[in-house]
Amino acid sequence: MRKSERTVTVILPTYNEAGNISRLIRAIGEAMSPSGWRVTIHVVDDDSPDGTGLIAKKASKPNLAVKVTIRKKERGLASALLYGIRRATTRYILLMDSDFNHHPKYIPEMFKRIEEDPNLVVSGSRYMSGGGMDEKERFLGSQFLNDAMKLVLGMPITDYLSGFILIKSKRLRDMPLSWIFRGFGEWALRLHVVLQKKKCLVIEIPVYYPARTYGKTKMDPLRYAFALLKTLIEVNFLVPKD
Ligand SMILES: Nc1nc2c(ncn2[C@@H]2O[C@H](COP(=O)(O)OP(=O)(O)OP(=O)(O)O)[C@@H](O)[C@H]2O)c(=O)[nH]1
Ligand SMILES: [Mg+2]
Repeated sequence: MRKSERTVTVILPTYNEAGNISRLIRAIGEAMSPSGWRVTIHVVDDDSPDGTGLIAKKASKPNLAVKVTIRKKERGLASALLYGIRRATTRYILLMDSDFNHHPKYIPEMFKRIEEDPNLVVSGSRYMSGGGMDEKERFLGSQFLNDAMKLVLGMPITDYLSGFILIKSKRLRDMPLSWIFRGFGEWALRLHVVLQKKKCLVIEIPVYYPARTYGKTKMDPLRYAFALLKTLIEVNFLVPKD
């Protein structure tokens, strides 16, 4: 893989992640610097009352391009990712959370897989040997949802919901983006369904989610589980062509 092709935008959606954002930007920089990849970090913050956006603006480092958008009107996790995807100019895009659930230590392994096959999509999984999660109840809840997805969709995916994904920008842009990126974490399920329809090769690598150290969750478990089940029904009937 040519050096000029090793460019990536890491899209970090944030809402009230003041305790995490500087640490995360630093950790991403450290994880990536030996790889030789050219990295742009795009923080898409929804005007967090705790000042995450302003903290991110100060966290820019000489060896890292950090772009920060503070959105005043638009809201939502999937919508923030979509905002970043539409503006990325690099060959690859890395989608990840900003609270260390998705730990930067896995990024070199993701790059390695792409260097072996530039057309792969690499996705983190909690449900492979070596993967897992500190929060056991949440782990079991997501396992139940993943099992339901596997039963209905029958795809060779062990974690439809991680949303820790490295993918070619062009491949992503050829998809029905505004259909996929809506709501909270349901986008990851929709993305996997479209990848499968388009016969894209997805490989999973084991990832372990440590519990949050800073900040609070924005996930409402009942609402999210309901949205996922609704999405699971929806994807069986309606997947736009592009
Ligand atoms: N821009 C933006 N980011 C959001 C919004 N809601 C959540 N996020 C970010 O999306 C990521 C995932 O949200 P989390 O609250 O960690 O949800 P989770 O990972 O399902 O739950 P926990 O890890 O248990 O807290 C984090 O980086 C959040 O800061 C939002 O409305 N707008
Ligand atoms: Mg999280």
